[in-house]
Amino acid sequence: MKVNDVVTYEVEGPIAVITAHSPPVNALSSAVRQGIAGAVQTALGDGSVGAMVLICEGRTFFAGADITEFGKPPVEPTLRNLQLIVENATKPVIAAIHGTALGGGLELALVAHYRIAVPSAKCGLPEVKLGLLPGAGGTQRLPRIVGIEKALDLTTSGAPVGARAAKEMGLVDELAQGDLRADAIAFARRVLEEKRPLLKVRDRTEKLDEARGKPEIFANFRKANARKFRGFKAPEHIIRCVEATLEKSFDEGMVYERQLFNELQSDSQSAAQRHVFFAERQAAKVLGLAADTPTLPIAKVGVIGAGTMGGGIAMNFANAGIPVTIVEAKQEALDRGLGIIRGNYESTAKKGRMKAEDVDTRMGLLTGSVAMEDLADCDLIIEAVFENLDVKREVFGTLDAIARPGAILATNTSYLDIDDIAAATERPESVCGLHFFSPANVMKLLEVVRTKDTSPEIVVTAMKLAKTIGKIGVLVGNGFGFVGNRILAARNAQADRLVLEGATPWTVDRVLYDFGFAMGHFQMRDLVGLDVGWNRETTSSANVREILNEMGRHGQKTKGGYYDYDDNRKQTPSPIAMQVIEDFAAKQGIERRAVSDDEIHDRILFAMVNEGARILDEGIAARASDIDIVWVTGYGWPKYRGGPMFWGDLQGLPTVLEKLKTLEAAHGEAFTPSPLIERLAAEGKGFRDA
Ligand code: 3H9
Repeated sequence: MKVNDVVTYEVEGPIAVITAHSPPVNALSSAVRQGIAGAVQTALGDGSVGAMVLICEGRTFFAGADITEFGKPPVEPTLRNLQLIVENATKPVIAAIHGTALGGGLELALVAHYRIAVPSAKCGLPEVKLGLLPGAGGTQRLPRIVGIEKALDLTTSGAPVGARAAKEMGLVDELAQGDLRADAIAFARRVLEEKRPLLKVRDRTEKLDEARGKPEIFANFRKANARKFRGFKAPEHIIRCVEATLEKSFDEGMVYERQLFNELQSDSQSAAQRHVFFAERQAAKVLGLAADTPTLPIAKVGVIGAGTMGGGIAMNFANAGIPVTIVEAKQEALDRGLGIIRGNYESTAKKGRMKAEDVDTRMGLLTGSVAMEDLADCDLIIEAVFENLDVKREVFGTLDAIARPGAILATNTSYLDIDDIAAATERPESVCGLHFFSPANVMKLLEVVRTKDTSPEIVVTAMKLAKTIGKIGVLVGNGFGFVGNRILAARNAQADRLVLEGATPWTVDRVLYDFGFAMGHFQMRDLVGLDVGWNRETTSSANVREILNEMGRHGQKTKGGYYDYDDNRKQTPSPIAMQVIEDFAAKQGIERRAVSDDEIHDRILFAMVNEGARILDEGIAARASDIDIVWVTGYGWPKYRGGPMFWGDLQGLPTVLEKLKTLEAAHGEAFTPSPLIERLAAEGKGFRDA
């Protein structure tokens, strides 16, 4: 029987089966909640029914509250009211879990009296990733099952646990052996036959008792995670709710949880993190191409260059089980590169993050060569050689003669014009950019660069490939620095100028760190290496960075850059670098003055937003949210600030415009507002509407 469009109700003997089917992920929308509530009432009123099974169709059990309903007026039954109906049912309810029971989905399962799961299922409370806390009793019930310490870990990391681990923790009562529905019905029958009680997690206290009188658990947890949680509001709110399980009754704890949930839900951090969640999924959708554009098979990959970048790129494919041929000019460099890759795998295995036997399996997928001809049978060839147009053009000219027709020819350039590179071939339609970020086997971002000629098949294949190798692919246009590095260049320009005008690198870094970046601008430069992209042949002491390079101060690796470093890489502001800055400013005729933190903040951030707007206006990015994803996943923009364009929208574009005009009057054309900002501000719109 259909209860409504998304829930059905069937009776098999003494068992009522309530099935939700609300694609794609069975989010607990108002229709789903209403349907379940109606079905439970029906079962309670049906004398032939002794117990109920709550199960989902489709790819997963409930994936949580329906995030799209947040901020809208609540519709009854709310999730919490639905939970009361289930928990207080006078007949046992058995939750039958497959796929992922997440957030409100797991919280609903936790008010069932018993839980059964397929072995491949996963359970988790990922609300923290959305800047929220589990707000349907998760912070109060989970500790009552798994104990305080595990609950702290699970709720503040948001990481799911597999069904087997969930069973060990007592989170699920049984693992299904065969068909979940049949096993759940059989389980429900046993509950009835054995007259098992209506177990309520809320009544359990034994795990809480174990932690009583041990306040150090919380103190230690906060201390151990201080760095990870810095800036985020949700983790501390969650810890306080878990603490409350020891200090308050269950009902009081629920009131407290609600209060803290509401605080987070209305905070801009959660809005930002929810924006990032949806933005990431939007980025995967390519606009303007036919839905049936075919993808090309990628069974074998070639990588040219076995340096840091090439090696990291190759690892991505080996990790995904795709064979790779790595080509280097000289055997020695090839051996060194392959040795570094093996070393990376071995250290991962040593840390327990990979099986020892997988090291050889993955190395077995990598074939080294010093002959470009060995790339003839590759479906995709990625060039990661020195960042120089002539060098890259030469590589592509050679490739053109070697690669099979239809192969994708990709460059990993960070700044160069890919049309110029493609022009070295007779097949520019086969050329695209795949801009990986260092370390390429770790960083999640992949800018997929489409030139004016890149074929639609290659665009969709590259975007799909990003997913295959666990990256977040963002499609960008072919313009200087694409999206990420172009905005970085805008930040560079301001940061460099600010230190000449009177700021210090450390004050600039502190302002950015306080904003939420994992590290400051100059700290990042020192880490990456000041000599990256520096050409010692043409060096001309044209800026502070060049001079530092000429002095052999290349950053952390030489124990000196903008900062000095000791043997443990501990940094201190460098008086030498400061002298270089002051001398250079004097040479340029710049009179140094006091620069406030506010000025640093505004000049750097509004310059970035303005550059983002230009990028959007020029169509280099298809959506404002794509720019946000690039900066959040590739450049450490704090997730709880949603990305530069989200941040701009949060300020309000009229405010952004006014700031830019003031900055333009004082500091010139870097701040000339993008016409897009002028237009959107006049129309009362935001970047999200562009
Ligand atoms: C919560 O539960 C709060 C409670 O504690 C308290 C309440 C009082 N809502 O990721 P996919 C959409 S907070 C609405 O590509 P996958 C998603 O946008 C929630 N929509 O699939 C996408 O739409 P589109 C806690 C949602 O197979 C489509 O579904 N739960 C929701 O790679 C497919 O998604 C979470 O945080 C949602 N909850 O991964 C879980 N979830 O096709 C969030 C997804 O238009 N979800 N959509 O782009 C996930 O982690 C993954 O979606 C999941 C599936 C692992 C489930």
